[in-house]
Amino acid sequence: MSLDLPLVFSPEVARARAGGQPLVALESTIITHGMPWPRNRETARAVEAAVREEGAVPATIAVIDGALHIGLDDARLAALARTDRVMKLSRADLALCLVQRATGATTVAATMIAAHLAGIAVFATGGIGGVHRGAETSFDISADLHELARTPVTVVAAGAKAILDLPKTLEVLETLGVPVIAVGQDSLPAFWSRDSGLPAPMRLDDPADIAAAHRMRARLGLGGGQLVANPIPAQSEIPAARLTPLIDAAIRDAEAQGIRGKAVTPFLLARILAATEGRSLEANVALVLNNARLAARIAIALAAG
Ligand code: PSU
Ligand code: MN
Repeated sequence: MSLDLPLVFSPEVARARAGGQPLVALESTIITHGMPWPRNRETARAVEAAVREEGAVPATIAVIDGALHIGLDDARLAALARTDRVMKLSRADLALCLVQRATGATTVAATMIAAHLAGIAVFATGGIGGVHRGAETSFDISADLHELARTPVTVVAAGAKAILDLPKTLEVLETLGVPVIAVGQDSLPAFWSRDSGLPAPMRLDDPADIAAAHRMRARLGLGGGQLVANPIPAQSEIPAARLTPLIDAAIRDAEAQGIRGKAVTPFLLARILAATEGRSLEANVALVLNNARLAARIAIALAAG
């Protein structure tokens, strides 16, 4: 425990902090609500290995029995991945989960909060939450966007998930003052596909430049993070044209079944997994691994000063 917070560091993360080594935060909602067992556990381990291979230290974050864990050992990770009664924690839920001594997986928003508390500046995930289609009537806008506006963590994702309304998501990020930085291309990636057809607001191809921008934001006292939009590797992408009808059908099913709130994103991801006969899961695994590697390079550049 530290800082009067119920914060628990894994031995590996504690050593890295003490030695000033570069750290990369990893979320846990993708494990509990984004992928099925046992692929979720394998992927979580592979993502950690990818971070280590690049020369940084992974810190997977989750709340377990009322403690905020920064870095999970094998047993804790496996237990989390196997249970289906884990809470999905965003900014609103974190304190309650801790005081109730409950167990919950952290979304992008909650992982950013935890990473910042732990002094970790870089975080890798699959895709952030954003503005849902039909948000003009449902008002469904992920808390991830507001977190990016206020918590100074650089988040590496393959764009926002293609189930969302990407033009509206970009508009909200612009309103909130969040830099959206595409890597290696001029257009915004669309999670399972490389190209959303939308121009990205900014582009930086060198991890050192992304690290420099992170540092400059801190010096300016801007608060808030950066969204690094890293396209899925070409060999793993699913063409947008193939996905569009499947996404439309999944959204229609969600509406027909009255799926609301936190349940929407996991429902849509599971539907698309079934409709693509698992291809969406393979793509999701590939893009998270790719994001973990880039996040490690950014963390290394940040640590080098
Ligand atoms: N990226 C993935 N799979 C996921 C998520 C991200 O590849 O399941 C999770 C993240 O935790 C993200 C959440 O914060 O989906 C968004 O949920 P919502 O739309 O309810 O804010
Ligand atoms: Mn939502």
